Amino acid sequence: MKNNASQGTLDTGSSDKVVRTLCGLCHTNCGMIISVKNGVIDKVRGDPENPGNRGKLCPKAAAVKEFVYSPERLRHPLLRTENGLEPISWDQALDIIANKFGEIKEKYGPEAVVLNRGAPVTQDVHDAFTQLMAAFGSPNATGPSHLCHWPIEIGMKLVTGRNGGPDYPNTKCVIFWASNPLDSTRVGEGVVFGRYDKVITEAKSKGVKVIVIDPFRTAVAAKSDKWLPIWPGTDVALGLAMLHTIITEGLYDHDFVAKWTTGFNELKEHVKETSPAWAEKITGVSAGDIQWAARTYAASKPASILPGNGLEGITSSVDSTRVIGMLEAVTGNLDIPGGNVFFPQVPLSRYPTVRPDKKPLGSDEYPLFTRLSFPVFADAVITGKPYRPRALLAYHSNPLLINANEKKVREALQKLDFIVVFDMFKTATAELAHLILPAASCFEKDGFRPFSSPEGAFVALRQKVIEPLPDCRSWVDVEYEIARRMGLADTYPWTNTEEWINYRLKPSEVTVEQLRQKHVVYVTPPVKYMKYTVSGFSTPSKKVELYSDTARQLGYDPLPVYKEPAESLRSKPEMGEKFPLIGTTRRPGVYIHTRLRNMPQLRKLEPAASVRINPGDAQKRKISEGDRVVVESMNGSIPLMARVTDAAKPGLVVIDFGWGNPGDNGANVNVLTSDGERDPFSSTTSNRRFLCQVKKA
Ligand SMILES: Nc1nc2c(c(=O)[nH]1)N[C@H]1C(S)=C(S)[C@@H](COP(=O)(O)OP(=O)(O)OC[C@H]3O[C@@H](n4cnc5c(=O)[nH]c(N)nc54)[C@H](O)[C@@H]3O)O[C@H]1N2
Ligand SMILES: Nc1nc2c(c(=O)[nH]1)N[C@H]1C(S)=C(S)[C@@H](COP(=O)(O)OP(=O)(O)OC[C@H]3O[C@@H](n4cnc5c(=O)[nH]c(N)nc54)[C@H](O)[C@@H]3O)O[C@H]1N2
Ligand code: SF4
Ligand SMILES: [Mo]
Repeated sequence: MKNNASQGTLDTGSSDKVVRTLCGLCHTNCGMIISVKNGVIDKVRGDPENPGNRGKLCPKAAAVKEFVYSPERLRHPLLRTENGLEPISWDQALDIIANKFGEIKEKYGPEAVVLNRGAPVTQDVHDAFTQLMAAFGSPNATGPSHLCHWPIEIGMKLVTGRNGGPDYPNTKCVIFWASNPLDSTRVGEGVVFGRYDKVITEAKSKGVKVIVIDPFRTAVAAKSDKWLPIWPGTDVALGLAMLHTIITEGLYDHDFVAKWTTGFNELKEHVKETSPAWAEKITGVSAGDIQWAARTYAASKPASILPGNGLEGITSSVDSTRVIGMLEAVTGNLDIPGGNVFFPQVPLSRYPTVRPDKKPLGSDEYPLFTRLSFPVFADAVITGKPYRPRALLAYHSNPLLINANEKKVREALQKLDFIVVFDMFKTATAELAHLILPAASCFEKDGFRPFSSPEGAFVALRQKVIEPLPDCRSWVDVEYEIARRMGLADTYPWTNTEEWINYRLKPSEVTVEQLRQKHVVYVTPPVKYMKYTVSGFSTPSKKVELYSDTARQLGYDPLPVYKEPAESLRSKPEMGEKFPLIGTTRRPGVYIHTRLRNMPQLRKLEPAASVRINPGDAQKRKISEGDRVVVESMNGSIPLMARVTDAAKPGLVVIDFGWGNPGDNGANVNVLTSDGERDPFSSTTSNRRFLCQVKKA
């Protein structure tokens, strides 16, 4: 098989065809070259010309064929009847949805129908059913946003206006703060820097300092110059202490602070008391290490920080982000080569939305969180206040397993009149559904992905590799068919996949046809640094807002304040009698969220849902490597396999996230987590921190 340089078309050799495409299994969207023989996927390899992965694929890619041709795939629409799930035709299924949604709209209003989409690993998941909801009139779209991407977005918006990604090729110091890019293969949000697996080794070979702030000794922590093993949920204290050191020692960028920030004096006053010694007691990180990290970060200009998803599973997610934004700003590391940079983005056309006066549930309580948060949705279903949602369309998502407090989420889902699950597999959420729709996989439909990069923003095409398996369908067709049946098709600016892509890419002046020829098309010039000198920052004052009037006006603290989490051994030592350990969750690198445990090749790599526990804590409980154990929290208990390791510090246990689908024989960690305490800005629940006890089974 030969590559036709930079072209979408490839020599086919002995195959029927060879397709240049993108993997859609995770956000990274690596370039892939897939050959097809007799209509079936044959070989999968990395695309050496893709600017992101440059030919490299992760271990999950080896399971592409198992994923597409899995015997467990849903192959017919299924309707729940008195006799269990019965196969029905697509026509019947689409009629049922249109009728049921219509009925609910008439009785309770359109807002009683709620859309739940999963993590936007592909543009499809981001866009699917948006237009339907707008045309139908429901402002209620939910999903994992309160746990993913949005808390950091809100925090950065308040301080710097936007989340800037580390400029890895030019940086001299990088802090991986609650991020683990070696397993998650995400070195920046949609930002491409060459092979993700090489970022750290390349950085270190150039003498770049790598600092990791993480409770667990992750793959990236193991390679770092310094690992700060922080207690989960205490990042605000650590960040304030770093600001204390940088400000009191005069290590900040005086020029930048004077010209481009507001509220420095208030911040200076605010951090007077937040010394490293104060933070040591809260965070478990020694005052000396905090000082070292602050001095190293401030002195190694340019320096950068990658705030990660670990911050979005704690109830101070937005304030944790705010302190990180402040560190980037006071050291003058914003939008400079090697700092945290606002990379060019692909311009996309907007979708029409519902009438602006229609706000999602919860918008009074969380005015900066402009969609429906799942915990707010669950509350509304259970209490009926301010009104009760009646139906859920769950697309490419598994809300039962991914939200905190599984018991409550189950109760809420069971209270709904009508649940449609549109998935490739019969998930735990599908087990509660009234109607299940079989989805075409990412390799069975066209799609696209916008990327940012220092060389410019570009678009790449996810070309369909094979036709959908019989009776499996793509969201575009399903969405349009539902809209047509409900008399809403007139509002659609597109009717099929190609029109959808062309519609979205119009402002970038790229078409599907061009993408089929070239595969990757750059749509902006390379990054320009220090754009703020021309247009200011994207905040109301056009400066970095260290003291936030926006927050104050909305009734929040104008400066980030450390608050002890509700489940705390420090403030409530009596809790330690039953639950003396602090639990957090881990994202196994060979799986994605709740997916892929049914792929035999991957299952061999991580066969069981596990809890990682420190040797001392294990010994006290007579637990050995591989033992069956039970982990209990205030909310419930789950069986797990013990992994004894000093990668977890004494007092910490780390539990795999994502198990619990039918047939995976694993337990859902969110049985243990609570949804009561929430971040006041983003409603983030405590998915990454809970008190617990481990016992031998
Ligand atoms: N305790 C704890 N909880 C967490 C997290 C954590 O770290 N710890 N992480 C949080 C984060 S960051 C996120 S993003 C969420 C993830 O939350 P979700 O995105 O809801 O979880 P997934 O397991 O990715 O669910 C995606 C579903 O889409 C299906 N699917 C795959 N391909 C297709 C397709 O092409 N079409 C359709 N229709 N379906 C498809 C899969 O089978 C799967 O069931 O979980 C959050 N919850
Ligand atoms: N293989 C694989 N890749 C994935 C995914 C997947 O499920 N599997 N999911 C994708 C998704 S949706 C996302 S959001 C990204 C996430 O990618 P990243 O942003 O890199 O996040 P994680 O890999 O979850 O790593 C978060 C780290 O934060 C640590 N942590 C937990 N709580 C805290 C805390 O309170 N403070 C600090 N400082 N650290 C904490 C955890 O121990 C963990 O090592 O990965 C994406 N890529
Ligand atoms: S699953 Fe692996 S190969 Fe596929 S996009 Fe993610 S990192 Fe790339
Ligand atoms: Mo996520």
